[in-house]
Amino acid sequence: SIPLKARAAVIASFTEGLVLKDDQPVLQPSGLAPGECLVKIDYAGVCHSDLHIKEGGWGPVKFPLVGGHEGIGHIVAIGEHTANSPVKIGDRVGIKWIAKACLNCEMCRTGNEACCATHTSHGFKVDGSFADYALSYVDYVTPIPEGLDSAAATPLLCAGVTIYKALKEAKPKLGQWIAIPGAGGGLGHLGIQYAVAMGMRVIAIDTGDAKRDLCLKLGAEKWVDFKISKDVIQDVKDAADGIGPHAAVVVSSSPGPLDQAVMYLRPKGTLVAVGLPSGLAMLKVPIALIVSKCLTIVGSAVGNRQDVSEALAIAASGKVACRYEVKPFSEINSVFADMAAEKIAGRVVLEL
Ligand code: 8ID
Ligand code: ZN
Repeated sequence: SIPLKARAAVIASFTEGLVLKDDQPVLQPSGLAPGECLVKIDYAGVCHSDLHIKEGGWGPVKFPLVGGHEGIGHIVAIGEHTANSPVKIGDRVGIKWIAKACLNCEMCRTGNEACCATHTSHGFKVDGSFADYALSYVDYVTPIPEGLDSAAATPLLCAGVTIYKALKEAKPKLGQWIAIPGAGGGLGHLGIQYAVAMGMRVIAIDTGDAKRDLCLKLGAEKWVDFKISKDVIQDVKDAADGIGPHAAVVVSSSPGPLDQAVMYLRPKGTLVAVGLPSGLAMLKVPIALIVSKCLTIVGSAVGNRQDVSEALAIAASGKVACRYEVKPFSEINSVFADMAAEKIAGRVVLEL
């Protein structure tokens, strides 16, 4: 039976911590519209985007907003008169950033759901996964393959699919060098593994012993500590034959590493921008360098339903495994504080 009230962590303002409620109203099955479903959440991952949103870095949101866009649980209800549902009650499914897209515009038809002008996102435009029960949509929840542990698979719903899709945008080729600034974080540590699985050689850029050890263990061949290095640009060039990597996928949440990548990339190199600094950070690079080095600069936002299915399948095959720590839901605010202090190597997954 579905309770009338349950727990949720809500953003009630940009100046205080998340408010833990135990009397959040739960939508009842009779209140679900066709196509909607109710998911009982077991695990929710904490992404750096949640922190940006919570601090107001991405602009206004509705208050109170239930945060979170990485979640795994089971479907407990589906709206009456839902036609052709690809999922059924009892199915194990994931909640991801894209809550819903129109499926009919040019962007959706070409597999670019993240660019659909009317798409909504969990934990930002609509309520998300930091709750016992989350409202989602039968066409958008992600079936989780058998054999993947729920906690371990949770971060793949945002961090995993996003970095996997971004690596595809880098046009990976066997044996080529790729730099990953932010390699020790949630997206980055998965990126090392997907990149190695794609045959690339990884230069991990981040800071601190814990992140260095993690990155090297996961298959990065080179390590540059951006806080210790006296010249990150030169060190990254040196790590890749003295002429720089063929690609860089930037997943750090600060703006500087994008500019650095333009400087250290090999001619004909590809820069994929993924990490989102708060506010209106700008790319500040010499245009002449972009032109003369013939660089490609690409932005990449999450991924479509096929990307997430591929990212999960690769993990299910054993080639990629999230490094995560499970913490009780009640510790959500201290997890946000650790993330702000750049203390989290890998990901933290909250247990509901
Ligand atoms: O669809 C998208 N484009 C998308 C999806 C999901 C997340 C974008 N993101 C964005 C987030 O909003 C955030 O800005 O990607 C960024 C990384 O998210 P995350 O992996 O969840 O964050 P994290 O675990 O905190 O890792 C960030 C790492 O960057 C390092 C930090 O030490 C941390 O390990 N870092 C920083 I901050 N500055 C750096 C620098 N100058 C740096 N690493 C290298 N050089
Ligand atoms: Zn995310």
